[in-house]
Amino acid sequence: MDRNIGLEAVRLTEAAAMASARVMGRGDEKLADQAAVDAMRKAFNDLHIRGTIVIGEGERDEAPMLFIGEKVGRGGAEDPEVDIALDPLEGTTITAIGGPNALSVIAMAEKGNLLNAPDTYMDKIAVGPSAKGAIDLNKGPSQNLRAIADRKGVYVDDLTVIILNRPRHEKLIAEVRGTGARIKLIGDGDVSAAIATCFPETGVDVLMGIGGAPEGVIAAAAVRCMGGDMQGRLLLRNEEERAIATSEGYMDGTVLGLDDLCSGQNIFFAATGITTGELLQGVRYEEHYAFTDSMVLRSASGTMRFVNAYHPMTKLRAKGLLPEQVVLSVR
Ligand code: VTB
Repeated sequence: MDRNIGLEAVRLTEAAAMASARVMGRGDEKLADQAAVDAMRKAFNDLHIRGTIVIGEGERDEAPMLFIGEKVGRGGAEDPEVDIALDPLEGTTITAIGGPNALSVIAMAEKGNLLNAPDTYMDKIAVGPSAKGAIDLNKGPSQNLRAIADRKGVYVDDLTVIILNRPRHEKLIAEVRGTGARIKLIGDGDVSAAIATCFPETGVDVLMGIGGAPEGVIAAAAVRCMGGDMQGRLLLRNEEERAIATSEGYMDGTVLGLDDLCSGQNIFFAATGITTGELLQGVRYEEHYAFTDSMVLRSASGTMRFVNAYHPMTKLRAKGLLPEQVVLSVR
């Protein structure tokens, strides 16, 4: 697959970001999410792929759009067949309060190469290329930090670990503090945190802790494209989740490596900033243009592209790409 469909998919994350960012700070998570979902679903109609969503907004009966199993894209006979993992708005709470690091994301791979993760939790560890091979989720946080520091040629005290600020991480946080490593606690958004480990300028070395499993697969796709490393462990809560994991060949407690989370030669990843964060600027609406800041990754070539785009506001409105009710109240 020579075509870089990531460069086309970025139009989807841009569309979702522009629609969602429009309602930033309204305290309405549902509105922000719906805006992103609607915009991304609409934009799929222009994408020349034969896509199947394997990680989306939920099961068919609970999500009217972008549900698991949904066929998306133009679907032409010549179009590549891909599996898709997406999150039109990763960071609903962030967007609702205007916090940092909300993203719109999509990952695509050749059929069968993305883990069909059940919508449960996943224990995760992610690092950038400079610590690839140094992580092992079968070992504790202290041992991992020691190994990461050794690999990077720094002291453990020099490392910064990013962890979701949740009561479930009390023990983890205490142990990491005990090693002397620095910690950055975040309210939400561990996909962006995993990506941050791959860029030295963010000052983030490691992501640790429990977040969403579907987002773990999306993050793994990005980390893989950038040459980083990641492992995850599904935390299954009931028989239904166990059945899904078993059908994928995994069980509770199995440590999933990067190859288990996503595989193949052709992984494409695109993300657009919704609110400003470590790596990407959030959407800005200027007099005539909406500005978006995105990244496009492709595993086969290892290219990492940052794409700034200016979208004429009049055309966005004409295409119905800004939520109607907001447009009417503004102009
Ligand atoms: C959130 C969110 C993450 O997982 O933490 C969620 O911020 C699950 O955790 O980015 P809670 O149920 O404690 O909120 C993510 O969405 C993705 O891993």
